Amino acid sequence: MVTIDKITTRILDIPTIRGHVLSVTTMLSQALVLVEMRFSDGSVGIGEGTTIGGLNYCAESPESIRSAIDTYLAPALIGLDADNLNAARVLMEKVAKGNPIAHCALEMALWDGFARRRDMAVHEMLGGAQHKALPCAWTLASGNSEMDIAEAEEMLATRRHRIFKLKIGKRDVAGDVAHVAAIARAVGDRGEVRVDVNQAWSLQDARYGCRALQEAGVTLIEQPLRMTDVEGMAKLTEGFEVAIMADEVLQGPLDAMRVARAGAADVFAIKIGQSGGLLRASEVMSIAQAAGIALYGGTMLEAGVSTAAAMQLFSTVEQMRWGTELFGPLLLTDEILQTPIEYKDFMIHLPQGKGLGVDLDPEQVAKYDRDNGRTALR
Ligand code: MUC
Ligand code: MG
Repeated sequence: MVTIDKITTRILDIPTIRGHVLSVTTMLSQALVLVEMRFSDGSVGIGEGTTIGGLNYCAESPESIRSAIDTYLAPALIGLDADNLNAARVLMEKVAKGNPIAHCALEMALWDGFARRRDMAVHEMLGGAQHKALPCAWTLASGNSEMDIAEAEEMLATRRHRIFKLKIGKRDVAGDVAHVAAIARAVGDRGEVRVDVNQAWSLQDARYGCRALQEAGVTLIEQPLRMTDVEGMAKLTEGFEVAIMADEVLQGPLDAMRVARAGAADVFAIKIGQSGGLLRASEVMSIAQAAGIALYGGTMLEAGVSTAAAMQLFSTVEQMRWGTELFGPLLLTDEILQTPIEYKDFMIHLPQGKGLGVDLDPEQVAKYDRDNGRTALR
């Protein structure tokens, strides 16, 4: 039996290419938690757990992800069968309640090692890819309409992205509608404009906002209401033609079931971290599919490791109707992978290597390491 021998965690701080303005925070850099898992046969797996804006976005921070792993999860996993991912997942959920991103980072490293030991890619272990590439959106979030339009023009000219997600909810609703309408007019039929409100609206704001944005040609509105307001989301889903997408509320299959039952979304943003790992994310996708809810591949603005892991899973799905937004590595000023993930012709391409399909560049990891790796030893 191959066992889990040693788990090392690191936090990497990498600046973003520009300020990324969300309703909850403005990001100037991203903090990635990297996991390296060593196994008794000498094999190695890597994982990444990444959140947004410290504790501004959700209940996990980079520091809490690392501490949950170092203090509770790594000691519980060390010595266990490295090839039994289901057992590891159940144990992780018992040892550390909540903490889905920490669970995901570790499960990712287990998948990487599991697949590499068999000389296979993770998507092969999951039953095989149905897509070699998926459409990839870009988020316009400079905080300035003119800069966003210039950015959209560049993305269209270089054929990198044609789907644009605008971060709104920081201005008042009328100001946001004017901002989005200006960008939608500039993009015209060369691309598609969607918005993410990140929970900032009241139901009354949302009634006005959904109608006005629908008229401006917006195709999808993401998490307009706070994550606890499932009833309000159901009213919007029922009341408007524009697609309503659930994001923050989806913290795994139990929430997915609650939202599906309430008819509180047309689309689910599937996030492997927020769901608690690839296995739980795949359960969230199954619930969506059974309920007739469309799929979208979401991101927590992760770097290459987690982005590759998400691609390994999303590539296996029959229909990712709304594409993906797996652009995280492109928001950072520097790369941590030996071979960057390929973005071209408006698509993100499935990495071709074994395991997650990507390898870390140790020099780059050392360059951005906040304080050198900590290790949980057997
Ligand atoms: C979110 O809420 O979806 C995804 C893209 C982006 O710019 O922010 C994230 C988080
Ligand atoms: Mg979102």
